[in-house]
Amino acid sequence: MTALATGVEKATPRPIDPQASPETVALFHRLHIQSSKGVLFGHQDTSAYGVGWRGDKNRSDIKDVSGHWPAVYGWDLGDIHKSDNLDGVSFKAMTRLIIEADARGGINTLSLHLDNPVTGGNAWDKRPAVEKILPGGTHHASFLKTLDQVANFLRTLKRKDGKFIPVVLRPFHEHNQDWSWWGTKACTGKEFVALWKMTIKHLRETRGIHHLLYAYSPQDISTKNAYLERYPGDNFVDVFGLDYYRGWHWKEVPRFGEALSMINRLAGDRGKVAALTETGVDKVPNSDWWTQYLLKALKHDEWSRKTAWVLVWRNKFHGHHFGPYAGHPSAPDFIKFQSDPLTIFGPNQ
Ligand code: BMA
Repeated sequence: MTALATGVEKATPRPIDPQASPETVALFHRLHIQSSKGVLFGHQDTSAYGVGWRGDKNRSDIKDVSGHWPAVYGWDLGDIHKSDNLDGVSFKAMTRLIIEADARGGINTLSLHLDNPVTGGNAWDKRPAVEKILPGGTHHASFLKTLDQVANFLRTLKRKDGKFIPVVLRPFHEHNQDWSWWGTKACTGKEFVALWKMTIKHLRETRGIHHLLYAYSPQDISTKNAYLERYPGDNFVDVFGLDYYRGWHWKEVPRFGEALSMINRLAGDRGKVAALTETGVDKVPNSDWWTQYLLKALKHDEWSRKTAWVLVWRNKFHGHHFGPYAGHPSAPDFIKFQSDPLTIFGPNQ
């Protein structure tokens, strides 16, 4: 027997931007629908460079190892005022690689390691800046110019039909840590929330950017209270992200899984999508990390399984990489991870 509709079923969730483009609404729905079907695999800068190469056409270490593209592509707009980003990817190339990823059915997500807007130091310069860039502050106008540069870049992301490519913007990530100028050492919770809201308002209302989903992504926590500290509110977040770098010891796996379960329960209650927006272990020292750590955490319970995507950080060189590369000891285990019914990759071309 089918239960009678009660009339209180949740309406299809919408992105926070009331004017989100149809493509952005479609991306949000796609993430919702597929989150109950499997976890998309993602990798930072995957088609720009890898271990031992840079700028090769149609290449990714993930594809070298597994034969398939990732399904999610991470990029970073740090050094947006220059021609290359902070990791040496030219913004011109980034636009092209994002367009190619989109054409393959991939999802693009952008983080922002922006320079300290007051001192001119890099993102890791913790000297206080946020209070000075909020409205009325000495550096407000100049920070808005940086956001304009972000907006200009976002406007280069177009499909062949002229429509903007919807992307996930993940500003001011890991804000519960103390390494950045937007972190806990450098600003108050109130200032952080004001910065978040001002950024969205500027991009959306002043610059008319409507092809974004916004991801919030604190780091290495597993409780609801810790997660919601400095949370800007349901009207300002689409994706409940989490950066998690503690999953390197088997004893940590249950807590890792619990963290994923927690963000999915919270997201489910609020019509949002949950994602493991950054993870990995530098140099992947455990050769079975993919199936015995990451996959186990994703399979912790029925909630953790709903994680929409998992993104591992960049493959810079042998001494700094979070994905596998051809010949790496974890490559065979990565192929097992890829073959698991829970994981979803992109096409093989
Ligand atoms: C860090 C490292 C740095 C890099 C930064 C931004 O985790 O990978 O080398 O510059 O991310 O991508």
